[in-house]
Amino acid sequence: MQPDYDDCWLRYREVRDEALRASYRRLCSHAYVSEQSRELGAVREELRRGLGGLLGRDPHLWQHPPRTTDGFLAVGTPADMDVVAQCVDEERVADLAEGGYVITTGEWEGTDVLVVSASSDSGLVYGTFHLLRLLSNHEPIEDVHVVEEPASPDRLINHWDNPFRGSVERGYAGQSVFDFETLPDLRERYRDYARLLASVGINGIVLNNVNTQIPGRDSANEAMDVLEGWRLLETRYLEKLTGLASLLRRYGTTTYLSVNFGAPEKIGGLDTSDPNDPEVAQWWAEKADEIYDLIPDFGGFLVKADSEGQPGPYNYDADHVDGANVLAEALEPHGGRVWWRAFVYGSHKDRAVQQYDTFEPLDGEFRDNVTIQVKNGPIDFQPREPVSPVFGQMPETELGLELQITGEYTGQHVHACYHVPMWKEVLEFDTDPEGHGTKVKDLFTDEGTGMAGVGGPGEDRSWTGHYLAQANLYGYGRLAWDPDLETEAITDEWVRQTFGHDPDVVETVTDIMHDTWPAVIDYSTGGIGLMHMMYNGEAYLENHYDPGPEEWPGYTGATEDGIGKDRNSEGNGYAQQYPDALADLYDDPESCPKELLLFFHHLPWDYELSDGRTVVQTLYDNCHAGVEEARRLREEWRTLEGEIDEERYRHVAERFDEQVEHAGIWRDRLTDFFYDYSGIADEKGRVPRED
Ligand code: GCV
Repeated sequence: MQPDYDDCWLRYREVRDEALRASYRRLCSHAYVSEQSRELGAVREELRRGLGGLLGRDPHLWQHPPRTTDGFLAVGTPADMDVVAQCVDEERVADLAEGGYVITTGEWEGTDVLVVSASSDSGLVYGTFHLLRLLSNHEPIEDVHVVEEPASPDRLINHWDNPFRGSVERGYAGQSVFDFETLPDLRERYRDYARLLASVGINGIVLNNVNTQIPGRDSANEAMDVLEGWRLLETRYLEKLTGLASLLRRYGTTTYLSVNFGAPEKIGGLDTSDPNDPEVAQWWAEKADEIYDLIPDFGGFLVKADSEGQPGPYNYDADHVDGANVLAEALEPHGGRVWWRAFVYGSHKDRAVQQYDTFEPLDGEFRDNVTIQVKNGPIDFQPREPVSPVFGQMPETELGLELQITGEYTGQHVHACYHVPMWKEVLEFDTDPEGHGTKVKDLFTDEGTGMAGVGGPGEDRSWTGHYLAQANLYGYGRLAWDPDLETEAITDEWVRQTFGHDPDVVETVTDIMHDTWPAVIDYSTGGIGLMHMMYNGEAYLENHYDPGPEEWPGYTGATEDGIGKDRNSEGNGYAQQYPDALADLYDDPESCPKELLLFFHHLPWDYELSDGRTVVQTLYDNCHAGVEEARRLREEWRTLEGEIDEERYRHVAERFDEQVEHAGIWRDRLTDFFYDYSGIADEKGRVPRED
């Protein structure tokens, strides 16, 4: 029976080009796959499904080299299979980083062989998906020679799923994929999710929300408090996770949990969770032992501490080093790791200043198995932010880059917004142009470093709530694997696998994808460094979708005289957290990149920019341009009617209708707001508005 959800980019449609299909059939109709280990079951299943679709007929799977063919595929380690050992450089394969693989061609007793080889099972899984991607992208394979290994050792997806409610915080794709009520029963959908993750190289999954408690926010409903995520550490719930962890393991994905810093009190019955109390340390150590008895390859803990109502070391007069290290010590004997989030609150009114101020002085004090997980920017996943000054400035600490796959502030999967260009901008950022010159992407290659994508996949048929948002999940995985990949290459792969190879379709979808992010920036920020102007609301899951600029004077800095925030040497000194070359660049409005200008400077409304336009006119123009662009993208999408499958076409077309409408609401609200403060009318007569 066909599942009632989408297969995303793993569509495996039959190759129509006859010459190409003949070549694929010659080398892939017969596949010899090692039987040695558990992950190879996953390889066999994927080959059966993938080759069956692409070749238009079921492949023959062998447990020994087939003899009567004029070519075959061999998947295995050199140690397990002579065929493989004969075709690859064994030393090269042995030297590959965990997860790495080789795809190459060779010969076995006069027969051509296409080989996928690795020294680990997970490498074989990734290599198999890579091969299927080559075929899906209609790449030639007769002379193929691919050597791949992941840039980052840890490539995590963080689920913000609330296990007992079934909801997903900032997830815009329905309920949680994971049904914690019915675990340990396994759903087919778990396996298909594991396949999606493995196909792009994601190798770790945090199953539950970093908000493991929601104090005060649901106080009217006590029953809910009883059901918060911190309870997952109770034995009865841990026991439910073993089968899921085992299934994920078959696809090379390790299981992690978000934990509550107050767990020793909440679950252990201790009267403190003070990290410096030996009984607390003992409790964490025993809890870790228990977890590893159940899940031997458990990855570790993700912690949100001292932030937005979550308890942390500050509750006990301790600091983040004490907090992270006590958990790390407990995990250390088992090889586990603590991912400690830098998204903390503290003494500063301006959140931008907080993280560097809190963590940089602690550089070098964390245990080796602690990773400090830092959001890409200093605020909170805004459409565009400067790169966090923490990057490049904590050389003695393992860092992780946290990106948001889900579109909390970029239209919440009603709007199309492709995040890959934004992430590329972050990854290519030079953290110290006149110093060590390390780009962000170079910081995550050592043991203990990595990337964490906050993912929103859910029960929705599309997995992501918007068919085009699948590209963000895809792109995140691909960049975590290889941050050198160009946006265009990732888009092209994704578009072809998802929409097929018709040149007009490929070009149209590609262009739309690339133009979405700039449009969102324009209509929801004005494009010159303002941000955080969304409606918040008072409910637990604040809205963050509609505009509400007047709620945030501390972020916009709007006054009658001007707009923007002095995060410079004359203001709160945020710019000075960067190395000198960047600090100087940002400190002077004349040299500050235009797209970040108002983030660093409060400027008069009539301050003239290099193109001769004033600040306020630029804001008006950009807000209008963003909406026009959204409208144009909708028109572009409409040209695809009848050219792609009806379901995707219709869904995205409807979403674009809503996006254009909602972008107009943002434009009007922001431009009214700018006019109300500045009193300066739009030169083009659009503001003040008549109604
Ligand atoms: C999980 C923002 C989001 C919250 C999120 C928080 C975080 O504040 O709005 O939903 O909480 O970031 O990253 O911890």
